Amino acid sequence: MSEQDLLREAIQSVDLMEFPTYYQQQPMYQPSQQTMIQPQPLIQPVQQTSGGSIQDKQIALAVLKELKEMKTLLYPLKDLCEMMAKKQQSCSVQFQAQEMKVPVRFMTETHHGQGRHSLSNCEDLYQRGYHVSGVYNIYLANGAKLSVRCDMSPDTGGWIVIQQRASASDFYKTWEEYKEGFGDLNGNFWLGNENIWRLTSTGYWKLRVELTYVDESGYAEYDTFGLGDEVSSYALSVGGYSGNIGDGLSYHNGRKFSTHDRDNDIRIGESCAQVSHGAWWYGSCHNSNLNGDYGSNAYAMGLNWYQWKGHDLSVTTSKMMMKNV
Ligand SMILES: [Ca+2]
Repeated sequence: MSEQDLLREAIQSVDLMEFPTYYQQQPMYQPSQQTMIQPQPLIQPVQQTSGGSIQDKQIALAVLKELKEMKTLLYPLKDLCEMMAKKQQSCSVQFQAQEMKVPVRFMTETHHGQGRHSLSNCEDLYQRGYHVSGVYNIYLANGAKLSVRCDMSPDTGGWIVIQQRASASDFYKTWEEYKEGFGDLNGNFWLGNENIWRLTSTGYWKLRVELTYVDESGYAEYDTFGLGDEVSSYALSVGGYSGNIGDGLSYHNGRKFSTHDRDNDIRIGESCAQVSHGAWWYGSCHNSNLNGDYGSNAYAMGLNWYQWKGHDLSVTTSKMMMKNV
């Protein structure tokens, strides 16, 4: 649900019957007075649900009218704020209803760059009580909505899955396909370099790689993770390894992404993406190749993690995921 929907719901959920009781409990309240200050929680529990004098109802109706006016005032402000954010300006709209003597408080914030939407990653959802792994909508810093797979492990919290492979599927794809992302968020997929760049360009992120080989499993975690933009060829930034499958990514730190139709590696006269049938941050060529050919045990062509299973064995499942730190 968007912030605007949340706001709309918040406004519509205000119960007319609460107002008479609320104002009865506020002897300081005077309809003509402009200075009523009531700290949160501003909505008091309803202790009396029936009755109320005619005067109370008049006050309540007046408050409702004010609420409707607030609504028309608030939404254009929110739109303006989003426009400013698109132009890379920070914007904060704070709407406190104290002066209007309405016991409700609304606040909306949109930032570009340093700030973020309140639902900008899986950890936000995890913290709000969503503990089931699955597909969720989050919001990028530019306000765009993005469907992602969240891994809601009870041990490690909410992670955005950026790559998942568990069965045979075609990952030998083009630059454009890796840029936009492809596959099924409930199956085999790549989230998309553009999305990963947008997410990691705000805040600090870590990466976790989880692999299985037949009945073995292991992980590698990196304290820092990010991609550059397309101009940098989505250059990989990764560091701070820990885990139990060895460090298959440090060799790729700082290297550009390559696909079979775009060779950004450092191997002269050959394309690592073509040689290894994958798409990765190849050097000359790789210590890991998790977008390679599923199930291939041909040298350096499968889903390799060299430090764990060498260049001849392809792992059975692969999951790469990232999280705000
Ligand atoms: Ca080359």
